[in-house]
Amino acid sequence: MSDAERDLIEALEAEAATDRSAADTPDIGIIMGSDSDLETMMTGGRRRGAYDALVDELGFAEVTDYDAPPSERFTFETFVVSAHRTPDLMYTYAETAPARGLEVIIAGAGGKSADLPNMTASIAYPLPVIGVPVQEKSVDSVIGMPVGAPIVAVDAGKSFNAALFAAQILATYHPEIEGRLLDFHDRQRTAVAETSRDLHEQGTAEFAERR
Ligand code: RP5
Repeated sequence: MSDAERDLIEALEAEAATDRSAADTPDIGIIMGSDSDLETMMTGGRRRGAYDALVDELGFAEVTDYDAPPSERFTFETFVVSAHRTPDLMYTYAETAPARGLEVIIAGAGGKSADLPNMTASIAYPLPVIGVPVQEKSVDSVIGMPVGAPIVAVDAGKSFNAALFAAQILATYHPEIEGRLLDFHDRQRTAVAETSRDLHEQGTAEFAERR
């Protein structure tokens, strides 16, 4: 095992041994099999990702230092964890997740052996894990769990929806998040209606040019 992997494992174990209040630990953990998944998992592009949903739409902040958490009440953390290249890190990440205060995990992986979401779900059980198949060909390996080993997953590439669903889980006991989700829904309805109006009034050619 590399020093870097061992350092991460020790940091996660040390964090699990602390006694921070829920307000000071990340609520959502986001892991991906490779940093080549970053765009799909976090910042999207034309189709937005989990980062966009959590930060731009729902007011979450990212924890980058456990000892100096952001002032925002609701937060998430982000790591690259590979089921095949760093299996020990995957095990420690999932096993320590509840003690580190995580309430839900979003796990994304690509390729035909996209095992990170399903293995994380098995190890972190009963913590809920939302799988994100990074590519279409990853769908079967993310969702193909045996009976008794549950995972839920979003459609290929739709990490934005995974973030919304993670927030929906938190909203069952955090009314503030429920309000933020409803506000997002209203904004989305308004935006679609405004787009429809602009397309109709400008016509296809002008609308496409201005877009
Ligand atoms: C998967 O293999 C990762 O989730 C990624 O989608 C894919 C390719 O990884 P890289 O070779 O780009 O690091 O495990």
